[in-house]
Amino acid sequence: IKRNAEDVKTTKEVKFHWFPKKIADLDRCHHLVTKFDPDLDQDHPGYTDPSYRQRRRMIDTIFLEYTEEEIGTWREVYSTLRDLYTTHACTEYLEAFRLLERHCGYSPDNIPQLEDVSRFLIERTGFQLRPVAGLLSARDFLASLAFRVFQCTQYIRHASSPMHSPEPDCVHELLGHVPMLADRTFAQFSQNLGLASLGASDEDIEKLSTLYWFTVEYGLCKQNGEVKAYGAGLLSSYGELVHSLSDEPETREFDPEAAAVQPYQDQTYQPVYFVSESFSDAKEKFRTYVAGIKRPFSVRFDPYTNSVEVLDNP
Ligand code: HBI
Ligand code: FE
Repeated sequence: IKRNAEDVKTTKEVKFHWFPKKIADLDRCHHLVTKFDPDLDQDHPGYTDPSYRQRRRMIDTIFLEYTEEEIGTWREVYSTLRDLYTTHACTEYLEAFRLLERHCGYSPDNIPQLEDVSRFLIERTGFQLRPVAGLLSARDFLASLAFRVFQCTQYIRHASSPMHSPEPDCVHELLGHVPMLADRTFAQFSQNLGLASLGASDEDIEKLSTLYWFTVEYGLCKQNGEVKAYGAGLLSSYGELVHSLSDEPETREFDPEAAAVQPYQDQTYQPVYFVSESFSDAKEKFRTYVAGIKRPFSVRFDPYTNSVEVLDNP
């Protein structure tokens, strides 16, 4: 990722990264990571398919007409996962999923449009979706959460591999992330993660991104004495959703200090998951964790203007 020299600002002899102060500044937060790009990653299922790669370059619009093949891929994943949600997903997820089926065109035969889903989320929690072409840098991705903006991919995984995608795609975003972003407490937790990331050091971005991984992506939670999934990486992957609630993996009580430095896997299933008592509990523990992150300033979100105020620390 190339950044300009001006991206690192100096105040009172302390250097910190430039960060967005308002939603319009997110135009500068679009640095893509090429790790899983179908043009560059030889293991990507679409690497040897020129028409898939061509299609990916076309997608940068609000309304997107999906092809029959793309809808076919969606149908296959949707139908398979849907059966599993009743037993494996947390109640917040199930409640939002029902609403999305009723009001937002969620169905096996239709890939919902970002604009419709965004309108739904804005009404529920103020979160809005913004189209993005692929995997973003952790810093840019986390920064957008501070403004309740979720940068969302629209393309779908390659048809040869409907049950797995190395990079985020619309199945992951729409079935994994969106239902949880409709929950008030979860939305607040996500925004707090974003606010903590603004202007943070590279080391702290790495820790926050790992925390994000073990909560937003692969988190489990307790509900009525049972363990359920709320992480988007789980709720958008049939295999890992089953694995996460089986006897195989190790589960630990959620502790931000530990989760922030736990090594993780992006090639196979996780060997370890963190289980939260509830979202409120996770939010509280996270608040304590964030208080320990050192920054030469503090930030305050102003909901009236959707912007961030920067306050110098005394
Ligand atoms: N980029 N487009 C996109 N979608 C994500 O879900 C995403 C990302 N970049 C980084 C990321 N998620 C996380 O793994 C953390 O590093 C924040
Ligand atoms: Fe994700």
